[in-house]
Amino acid sequence: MVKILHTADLHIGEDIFSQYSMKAATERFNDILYSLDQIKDIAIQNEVDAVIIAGDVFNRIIPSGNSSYYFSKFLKQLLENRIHTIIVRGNHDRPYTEDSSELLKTYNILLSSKQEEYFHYLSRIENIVINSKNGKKISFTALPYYPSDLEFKEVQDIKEAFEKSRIEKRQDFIRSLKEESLKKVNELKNSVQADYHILIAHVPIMGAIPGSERVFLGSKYEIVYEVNEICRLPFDYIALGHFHVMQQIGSEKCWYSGSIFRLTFDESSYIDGREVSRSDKGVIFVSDDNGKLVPKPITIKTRDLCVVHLNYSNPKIMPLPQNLGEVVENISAKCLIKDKSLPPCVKVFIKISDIQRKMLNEYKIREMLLEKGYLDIKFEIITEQTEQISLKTTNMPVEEALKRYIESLQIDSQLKKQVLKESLKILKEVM
Ligand SMILES: [Mn+2]
Repeated sequence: MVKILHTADLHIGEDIFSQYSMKAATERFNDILYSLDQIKDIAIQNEVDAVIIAGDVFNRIIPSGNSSYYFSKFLKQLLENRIHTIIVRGNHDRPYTEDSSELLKTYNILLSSKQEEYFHYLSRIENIVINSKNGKKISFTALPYYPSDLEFKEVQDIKEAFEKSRIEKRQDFIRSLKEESLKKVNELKNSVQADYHILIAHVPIMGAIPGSERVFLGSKYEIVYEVNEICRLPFDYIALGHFHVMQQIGSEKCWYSGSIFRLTFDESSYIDGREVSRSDKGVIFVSDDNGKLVPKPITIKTRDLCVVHLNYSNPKIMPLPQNLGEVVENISAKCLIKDKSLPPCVKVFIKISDIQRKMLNEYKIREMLLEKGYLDIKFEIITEQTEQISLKTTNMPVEEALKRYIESLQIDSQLKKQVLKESLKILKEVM
């Protein structure tokens, strides 16, 4: 049986956790090692032929000693077990200039010739063929990350870049770059004989979900692909990297494996106590069944990240807490500690009026939550100027007050218009 493990976006690095307390930062770095360890175990226990890393091995192009040490250790265990490790260059792996080199390339020099046979770092559009343990030939074609902003070196600010990006010529440039890349990918694939053809691409795809509950609608700075441009290519499996949410897209053979741990609160597992869909972390196990490659996600254990919103700006929605203990209760009710060995980190958004802000001691709240066992807590406190709507509106026609109120809501302007229209209609009926 052909067996391949697909992972991506390891983002090994301490710099991700610079906002954490010392203790929490250490624990969070251990989260990465814990994920790597689980992936290594899955690979070895299943005796896979290859592990694909579809880009972004380190978080920064010059990784710390610690990061390179632990990745080397992970790599060594795979290579010693004769598991082909195939890495495709992601945006975080790219050196700043094309003529400098990245750490991943140094492995080619350092590895013994036996290990080197199993190590493949693909930094260009290129192809390799390996033999599986049962003698099948598997071809891997790489489509690394290419930024499209290289031509904008002289652009001073973002606004100017956006201005320029609207120019039809640039659209043509990206289109031809994409066409060229995909043509080369197809040519390479057709130039080799193999039982299975796999594409490994580190690319953003329109309509995929990059972070928790958002849909990717494109970017001016990247070469963005349509789903059909990638997922309908004639490969037996398409291993994607770049977006951190594990997801299947376009066709059953096209997968983002997602990141291996929750990097930021954008990848939170709970929002206000509600489990975020597709927040699981893991790898894609690909094996053959009657001449067809079948992907299956395997989840790994990772630390929860919670986002909690507390709105104390309107006493009608949420009454002001009598004491800090109550705030702590409100937060912990929305973020449960399910596993004491892996307690969650919490990000708390608090909306509060400027008068009540003085009574809110977030340092004390943080201390109390740490005592309860949480790993770390971050606050974002939004102070609202005390609105004296009741005073201002006493002499105001109801329609006017309603208009002003809806105007002040933080919602999409199109939606705002609709809400205003509907509520004025209702108001008219009631009156
Ligand atoms: Mn990336």
